[in-house]
Amino acid sequence: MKKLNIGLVGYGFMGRTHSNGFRKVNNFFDLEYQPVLKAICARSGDKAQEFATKWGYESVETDWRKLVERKDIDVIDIATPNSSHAEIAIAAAQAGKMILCEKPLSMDGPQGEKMVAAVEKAKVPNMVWYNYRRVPAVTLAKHLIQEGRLGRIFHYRAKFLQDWTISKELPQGGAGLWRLDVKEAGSGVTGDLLAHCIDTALWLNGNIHDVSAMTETFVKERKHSLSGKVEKVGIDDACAFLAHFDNGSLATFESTRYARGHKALYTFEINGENASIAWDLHDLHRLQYFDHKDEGQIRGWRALHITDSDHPYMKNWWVPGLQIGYEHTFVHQVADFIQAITKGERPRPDFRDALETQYVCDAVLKSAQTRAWENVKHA
Ligand code: SOE
Repeated sequence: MKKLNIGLVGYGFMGRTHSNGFRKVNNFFDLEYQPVLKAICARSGDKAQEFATKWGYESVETDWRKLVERKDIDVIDIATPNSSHAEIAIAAAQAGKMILCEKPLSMDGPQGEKMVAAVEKAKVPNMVWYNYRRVPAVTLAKHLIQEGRLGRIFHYRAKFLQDWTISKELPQGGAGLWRLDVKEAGSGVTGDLLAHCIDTALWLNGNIHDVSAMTETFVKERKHSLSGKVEKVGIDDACAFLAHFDNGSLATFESTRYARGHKALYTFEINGENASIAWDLHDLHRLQYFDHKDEGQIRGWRALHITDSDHPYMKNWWVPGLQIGYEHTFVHQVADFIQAITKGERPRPDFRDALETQYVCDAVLKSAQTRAWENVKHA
């Protein structure tokens, strides 16, 4: 098996999900490459060393530029706050590295364009970790739509609800809380949560033509963890938008970190002429399916348990009936990346796909300000 030497930047929640994916992939998928955890990079040498020991990284760097220059690294994996994705990715592309980048791709569309230009100029394989595409039930939804089972699509409805920032005492900025700091995150729920919903939607239902949005920042000021001062909150705490897809279907998207009781409730429902599908992250191994062709008296929603060997990815795991979860989506993403580079194909979603999501986010944030419908630019 050929080696694929990984250099990870960042050791937070996402550094862990990616590392777990790299470590497990060869146990479950037959692949031509084996990821090797070569180096972890973080500003704090102690934290990086601690992470290296726990996850099995061979070495530690404290400057990502050094990591990017290293001859023994094939893939730069970016798991840092959003504000540093572009600088690292562009330098990595110039150094000829393959790049995996945590979502969202960038702070905004114009920055994303520079990243796309860099990877396309360098012709390096690149991918963005929109992991929910790799939930087997979501992949099955894609297959059912591709087979034409839903017929003409009328409605797309998505939500991503959380409740972890309701407390006014929660600071913004710094480790774990950079998602609340607009300088680090670029936006709030739009780039963090709706970006997932948009990525899945574009994949399942095609491009979005225009949007009409509203956003709200419920807590206007928070202490900044790094400066110690109370500072204005620049992110959107909640966002809801309407959209027209190019295929004529209508959509509603909603996300908030103020839905008391919901921790990470990502749901979507798609209604077509012949059938509908619905999915819920809290029950991620099921796909709800309604087929109007079913015989009248027994027609109804079916809860498909996505654990059979003919379901996407499932033959690589346990035996029928035994389900998998969130962490496995990252294993799948690594497997798909390796399969794509082995075949010389474009790993998906790549930077250009993720730029399309970024353009939708830009139009959403613009519409919330202008209070008008805004057209979406296309990648
Ligand atoms: C935010 O809480 C977050 O961790 C996102 O950043 C992830 O992308 C999402 O999958 C879960 O929620």
